[in-house]
Amino acid sequence: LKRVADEVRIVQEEKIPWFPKKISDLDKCNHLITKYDPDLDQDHPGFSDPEYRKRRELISALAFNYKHGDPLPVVVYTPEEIATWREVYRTLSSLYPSHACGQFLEALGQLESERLYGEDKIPQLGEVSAFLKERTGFQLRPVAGLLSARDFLASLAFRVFQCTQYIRHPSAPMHSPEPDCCHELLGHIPMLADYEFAQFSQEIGLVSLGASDEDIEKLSTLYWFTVEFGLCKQNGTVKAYGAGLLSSYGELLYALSNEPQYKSFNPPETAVQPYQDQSYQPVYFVSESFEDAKHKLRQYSSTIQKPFSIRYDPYTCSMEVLDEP
Ligand code: HBI
Ligand code: FE
Repeated sequence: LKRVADEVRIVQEEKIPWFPKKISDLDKCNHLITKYDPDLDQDHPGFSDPEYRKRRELISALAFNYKHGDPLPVVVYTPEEIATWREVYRTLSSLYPSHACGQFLEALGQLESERLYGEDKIPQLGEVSAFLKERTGFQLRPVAGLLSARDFLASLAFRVFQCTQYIRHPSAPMHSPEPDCCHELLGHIPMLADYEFAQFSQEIGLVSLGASDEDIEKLSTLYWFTVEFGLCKQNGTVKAYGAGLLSSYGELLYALSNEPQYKSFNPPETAVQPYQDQSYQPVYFVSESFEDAKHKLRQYSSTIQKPFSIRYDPYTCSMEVLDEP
């Protein structure tokens, strides 16, 4: 009987994908998706610019060599890079007061009054990470490009946001096929300073740990329609909180134009909605509030079958795994 029990155990163990148990395990969560890499994607605006590609290689190396606990790398940005940032910053800032949600505006206001943000310099990850850590416990680590969904979500479980440090190509300041520092710093960072939003983000991450590929796909879709392209109700009007919207002038206008389709955020439905990463979304999901979104996510999470449960211990920054097979 014991042998049978052992075998059952082995079978179950094999079925659970590896996941990080302690925060330093995030050093192993570094699998990149090369779909939109400037070296490989002929449609990337930097594909035929060897100087841009060399610069990207240098900034990527900082991320590849980074280990948990190292100081966040400092990049001395060139005047050309700062000019790109300035243009993005100015253009988007003109839309924020009318289009962004209150939580975003509040955090952006704080970042500006602490002189961490402004159009004249690209914020450094170290300063931004310290700002977030004080507010919600989120911290940053550098990443060289688009990460696999599994690795990206896993880091959120530790309240770690993997953040790119390079900037888009100067020929296309209003568009980037991959995440860049404009997307992270303008789209994601202000939202991660909000208590409820930070909790929502961590909870998607916690559910993803050890989940099946199928469930990762669903969680990634949920992430897409909330953290990246989410809308929320505020005092009777609809505002944007998704980072993909808050970092794209064109789509931010479009998403709130009444032209696309709108649906209420409803995880079982949202998780299987097909999505677009090449053009604007055909449909956007509207949440009542982040608290409501979090409760709905929790309900949905309880339907995801995993043979163990997990609790994050913030004192040791590690996962406590309960009822492990
Ligand atoms: N990787 N660097 C990076 N930044 C993201 O925002 C990101 C990612 N990988 C996957 C991802 N986002 C999401 O679209 C989901 O698949 C989790
Ligand atoms: Fe993003």
